[in-house]
Amino acid sequence: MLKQEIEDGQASLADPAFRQDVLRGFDMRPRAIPARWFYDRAGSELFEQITDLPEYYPTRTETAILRACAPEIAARAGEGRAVVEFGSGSSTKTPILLQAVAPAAYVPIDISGDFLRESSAGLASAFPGLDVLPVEADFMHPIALPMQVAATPKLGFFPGSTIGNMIPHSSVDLLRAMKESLGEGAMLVIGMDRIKDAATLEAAYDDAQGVTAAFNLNLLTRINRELAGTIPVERFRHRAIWNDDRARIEMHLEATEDVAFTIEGRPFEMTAGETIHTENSHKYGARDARILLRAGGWTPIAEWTDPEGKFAVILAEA
Ligand code: AVJ
Repeated sequence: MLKQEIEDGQASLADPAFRQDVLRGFDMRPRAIPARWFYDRAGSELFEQITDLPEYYPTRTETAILRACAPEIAARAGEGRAVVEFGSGSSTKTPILLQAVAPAAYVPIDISGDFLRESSAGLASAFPGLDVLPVEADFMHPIALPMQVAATPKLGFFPGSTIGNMIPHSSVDLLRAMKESLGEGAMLVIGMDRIKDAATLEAAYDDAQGVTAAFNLNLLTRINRELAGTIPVERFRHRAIWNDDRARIEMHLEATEDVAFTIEGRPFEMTAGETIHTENSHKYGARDARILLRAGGWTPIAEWTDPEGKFAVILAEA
């Protein structure tokens, strides 16, 4: 690799896992790229904007539920647990739980060291005296937690309906990995978005201001920047559809005309109307959520929803 390329921030930016997922994803039929690659700087900022949109109800609904149920979670969890968050905890939800539970330690787990360091520093200053022990790891696999909390019972925290990004098979694997990571006597607080009418769901993923469209299309911009791509981004459009059979919102990027482009020198073609599948966001009925937890080795013990039943926060024990 040329020194100049590294200094330009071109070649050095390419994550080998991103390259592999993109090149394989473009070879698949239907084409598909995992949703985790949305979250570069710009993508993370666009997601923050999504959470404030009038159509995107999940974040504000879950936050309100947590405000209401945090004292009861704290009472059921008892004193002296370590809170282990799957994800870096940059949201406003984390302080709500930490405030109520007053844990012995807080362990945020994230695959991105940058986000982890930023949010850990923020929480450490907001909660002086709290032991913040960040772990940079992929929580899809069982994780060895810091030795300081080896003997401490854990309260896992997995908000945001992030589990919805996974197909059922993978969600069960993840829940089992979490149970193994958290160990003996663990509890888990998990947020899951509920099944509701298709119009509400589709609007939440295709807002009037076009922020979700920009979020989806940013994936192509990221490919162009980090993988030397020549994708004509303006010849793609955002699609969000409710797949009732699979109980999920699907996001796709659809070519509006025939396109030809290269990624790291490799040629690709798409015809008008062809799509790249970029995200699944599964939704769960009340019973679906409980069955999923049980399949993953957890016993649901309490759950809370908003008055309209749009979103659920569930407490489970190992
Ligand atoms: C962060 C995965 C929970 O599925 O609702 C929001 C991501 N995608 N709008 C979701 C997302 C489009 C979000 N999760």
